[in-house]
Amino acid sequence: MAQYKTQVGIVGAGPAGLMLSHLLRLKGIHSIVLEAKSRLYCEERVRAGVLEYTSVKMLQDAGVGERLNREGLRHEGIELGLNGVRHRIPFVDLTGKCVTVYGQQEVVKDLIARRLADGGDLRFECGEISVEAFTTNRPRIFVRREGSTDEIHCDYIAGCDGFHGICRNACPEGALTIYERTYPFAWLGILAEAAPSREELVYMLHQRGFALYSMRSPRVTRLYLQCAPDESIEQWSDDRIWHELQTRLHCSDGWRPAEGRILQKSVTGMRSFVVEPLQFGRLFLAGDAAHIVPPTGAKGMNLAFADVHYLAEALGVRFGGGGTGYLERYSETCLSRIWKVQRFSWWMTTLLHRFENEAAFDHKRQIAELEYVMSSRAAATSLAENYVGLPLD
Ligand code: RFL
Ligand code: PHB
Repeated sequence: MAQYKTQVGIVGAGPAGLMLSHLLRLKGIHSIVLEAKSRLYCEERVRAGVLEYTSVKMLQDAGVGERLNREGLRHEGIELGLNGVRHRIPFVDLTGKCVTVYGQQEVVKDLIARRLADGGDLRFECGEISVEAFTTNRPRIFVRREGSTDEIHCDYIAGCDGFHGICRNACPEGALTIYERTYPFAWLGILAEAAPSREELVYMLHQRGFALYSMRSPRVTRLYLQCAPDESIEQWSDDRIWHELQTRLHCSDGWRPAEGRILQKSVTGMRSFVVEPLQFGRLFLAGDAAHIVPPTGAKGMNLAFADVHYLAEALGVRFGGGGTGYLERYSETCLSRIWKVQRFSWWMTTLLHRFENEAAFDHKRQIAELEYVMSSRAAATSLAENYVGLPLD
């Protein structure tokens, strides 16, 4: 058995784990990142695309914003639509802030490159991982691969291993409380080789269901359709996808999305999920390991960054000799912001999707709410300040 020692053992090389490892390095704290998948897999997984101004600032302040500054697309607003009529929500006008469209896999590539350039210890294709003894002063991570086992002694463990990871479930039954909601629909998402034909994202509520027009770069668009939660992707030919997108997104002023070769398609379920607390002994959960939001508010990756910001700060104080007070308040500090972001993501989701067998009253109320957001500066400002990102205290 090979033995290693680190201050913080990090499980998972997604945005949360990689950013935490980098922020710790800036504070002179050693970490080892243990990832089940290959580097290529992590770098090519297409997921989120919208960065709050707080996340952009965090990446810039941490010295990993160079390519983001060059290639990220600055978005000063979004458009909301109802049955083909669009209305712009001008973020900069309402809040003085904006968001940046930059693919999650690009953030992951930048962080991996930087950690490796700094001599960081990132271990991919780790095989089977278990976290143990985190209620003692000597937590350990075991990595079992091809008949051999590595034992990593840590001062603390960060569970950044996503929703399906092992860290959350390593806590004893009853230690954590789960708050959860699943939605009766999913998103069918595509990546298309087509230059964006609008400058900003379009969130459309149509009789046939929600549709979202987004993008990744000057040559690639990203589009989503509300579909059934158990939708089989095989039922969706490229022609059928484009036809449905054109139907839902077609606008009264003649705008419609430009089509192109479909590079990738997938179906994603929708859920809201929070675990409390985010800490058990010396194990700290961050990112999707601790919470999931439906993607309508574009918050998942941003929440992951907020968690690791607080965790890095608290570990910095602890290793700087300032005691464990901040670490003890980590969960409470994160949860206060997490629940506000959960509320916003739930609200955007219920505002913009069709609910099957919905009472006629609820549908009328939904339309009234959307029309209110599209006509009231106060309501639009509330949307805007949540979308660009609540401040990190
Ligand atoms: P990740 O990215 O899931 O990374 C976890 C990592 O842990 C590894 N892992 C393990 N490693 C070792 N041992 C184990 N036993 C392990 N089990 C798992 C995994 O392989 C993986 O590498 O979690 P993290 O870092 O918390 O980051 C969270 C974000 O990935 C997620 O919240 C976002 O992608 C959500 N999301 C969006 N977020 C935004 O902020 N803006 C958006 O526009 C946005 N759009 C989206 C989204 C997610 C989507 N899908 C596909 C779920 C759009 C979609 C369609
Ligand atoms: C995306 O571009 O993938 C995207 C944009 C906005 C969302 C969700 C996903 O709300």
